[in-house]
Amino acid sequence: MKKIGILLILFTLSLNISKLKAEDGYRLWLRYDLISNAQKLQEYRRSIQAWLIEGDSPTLSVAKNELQNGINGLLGQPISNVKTIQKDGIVVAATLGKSALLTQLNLNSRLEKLNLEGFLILNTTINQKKVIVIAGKEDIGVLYGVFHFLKLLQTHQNIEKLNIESSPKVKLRILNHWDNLDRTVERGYAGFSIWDWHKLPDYLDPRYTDYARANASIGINGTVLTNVNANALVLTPAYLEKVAALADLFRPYGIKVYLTARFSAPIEIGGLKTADPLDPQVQTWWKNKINEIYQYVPDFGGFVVKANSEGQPGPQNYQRSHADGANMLADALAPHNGVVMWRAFVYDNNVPDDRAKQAYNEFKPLDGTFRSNVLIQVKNGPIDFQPREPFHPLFGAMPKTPLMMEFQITQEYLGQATNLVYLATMWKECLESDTYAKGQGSTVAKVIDGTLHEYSMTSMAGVANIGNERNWTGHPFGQANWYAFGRLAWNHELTAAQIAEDWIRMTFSNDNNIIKTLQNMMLNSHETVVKHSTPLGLHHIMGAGHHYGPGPWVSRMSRADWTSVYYHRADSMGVGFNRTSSGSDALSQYFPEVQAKFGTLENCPEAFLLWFHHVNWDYKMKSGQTLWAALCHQYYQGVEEVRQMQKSWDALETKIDETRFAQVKALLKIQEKEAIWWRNSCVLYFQTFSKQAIPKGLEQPEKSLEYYQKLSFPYAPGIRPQW
Ligand code: BDP
Repeated sequence: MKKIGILLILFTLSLNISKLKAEDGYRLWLRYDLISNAQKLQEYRRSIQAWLIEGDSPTLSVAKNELQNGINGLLGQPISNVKTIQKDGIVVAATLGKSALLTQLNLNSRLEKLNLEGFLILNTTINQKKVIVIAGKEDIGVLYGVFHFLKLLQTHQNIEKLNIESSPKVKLRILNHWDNLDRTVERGYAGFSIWDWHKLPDYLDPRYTDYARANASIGINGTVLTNVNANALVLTPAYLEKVAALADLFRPYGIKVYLTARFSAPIEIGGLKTADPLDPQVQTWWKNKINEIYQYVPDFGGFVVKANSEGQPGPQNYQRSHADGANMLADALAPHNGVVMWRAFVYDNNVPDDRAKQAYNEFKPLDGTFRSNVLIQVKNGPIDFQPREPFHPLFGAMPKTPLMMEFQITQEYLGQATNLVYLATMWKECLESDTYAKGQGSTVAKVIDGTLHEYSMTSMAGVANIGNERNWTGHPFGQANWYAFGRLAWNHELTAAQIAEDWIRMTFSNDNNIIKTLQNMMLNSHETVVKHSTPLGLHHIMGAGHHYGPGPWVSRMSRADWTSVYYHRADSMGVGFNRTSSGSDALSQYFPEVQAKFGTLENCPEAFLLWFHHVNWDYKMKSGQTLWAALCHQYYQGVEEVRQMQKSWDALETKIDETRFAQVKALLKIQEKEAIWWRNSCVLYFQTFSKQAIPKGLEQPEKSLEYYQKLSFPYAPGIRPQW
């Protein structure tokens, strides 16, 4: 008996080890492996004996599959479905209005109060039998509820006293893919596009289904398939057929398809001479085109438009406003309930004003002039997804126009796919910023979720970091950012720590030591990358074109507002961009309380110092150090923190599967190298202005400034081909 016991233990151990080896990251956070904790497993097996899904629809059918696969895997034994409740331990999933059981349970009025996509999960009894009910207001709510329920099991939660009510705070939760039709991905660091356009519509890569499952599991309900630097060809029948195939596949998962509209499409594929939005022929062309799209995709979501920005065509080519352009498309989309997401990421080097001011200057006067199905898509900060930016001044400034958030999940400026950087902390910093638009507490989150200005439409978009690499995101921890984006779009009140914990439990392990170690690494990782690349409010000092690594010396480009010197303004006196009233006055675009916070050297948080001020090299920081010394220390500290991460990771060697352990270890080594590269380049470069020594006790850079300046990366990934 004893022998059999030992054999069994050995067998389970060997199973575990081989399982530890087999992780290639493909399954993301949806790994339904046998629950490792024996007590939990027993508890769950007791509480879950069978399942019953009332009703039938494509969405309920994917919910069934997920529930079945999920619990079978997690519980390690097949759980069957039943048609009636005759024993304890049945998981009942049903939709409001389609279920006699929900009516019997008196849940209808509670469900009525949820948002359209909301769900309830609770323990109760039916016919004196214990059941767990997953109820959706619509079928999609059932699917979201099923994923939530599986998450409870995956993260080893108690499932005996459940009373969960969940509704998304934001309506359109969208991934923006910057994917080109040739499968290159602008700012993509995880291989090529997952959309295999050439083989669509006939070949449906199984990855599409797993993509839809992953998104549905975190509540993402829209995908923009194509790059904002748009190609009109996607609007032609040959491509619309392919788009339709994807839309059909995604529909049961509650995911709508959107496309980017190239403003000059009427000329490029329509044969017209103009794309002037006030030209009746142009209007008719778009109307017909949009009607045609809806023939292919009856629930098409709408368009994202980048216009008059970075060389993209737009209404201003015809002396028309952004509102003229957006409204023309909105009118044609309105009969089909489609929306326009018009981007506020506009700036022009011919405009002689601080780039940080231009979006506000152009859009604020247009408040209230957009159609009701137009959202203005605003990046989190006024420049461009930098490692740290203050919130965009448009938030709070357009009460009559729904503004939506655009975050960047792909780490264009945050270490790309070689650095471990968890972005939820950065996103939370932005969402929790107070705009003071209606007094204290007018946070960016409240602008975005519509509560501050009573927006009728709300949305959050994230620029995807997904590619066709086996593990989807290149860096295994890049998955956490995809995950966190979805969770925050659903509920921005979650903390970065909570989201990280869920992700770690599902992706790695429920072992406390692993959770604590990884959570700690993740929560500090954003500050770390800021320190070793753009500390104290520095920004936009990366390498030109590919944006890989440091380039504070970049000074000659086709336009000044793409250079680094435009942003750091280093000279013999000091460094930083004076955006106060004695400088570009960008600060005046914020509400007075915010101006007061950032406006003086004394008040300005040091994290934003050089964003708003040009500061003398000898300025005394709060620590008593001079600015120059503090800057150096930040860069060196950043490198140290990467080394700390390496140590933390190494300590987990026996606990993480070999493949992921080795991969992250190697990536952290690359990150250390890159952090040193950033540090040395920036310190040596800024030293040419400060003319001061690197503070004592800090190691000297091993290479010269010229060495770093000469490094070139013509084939760095994600580069924009035409730049
Ligand atoms: C910048 C990227 C560029 C994008 C642009 C955008 O470098 O490739 O086209 O943002 O958001 O950060 O339109």
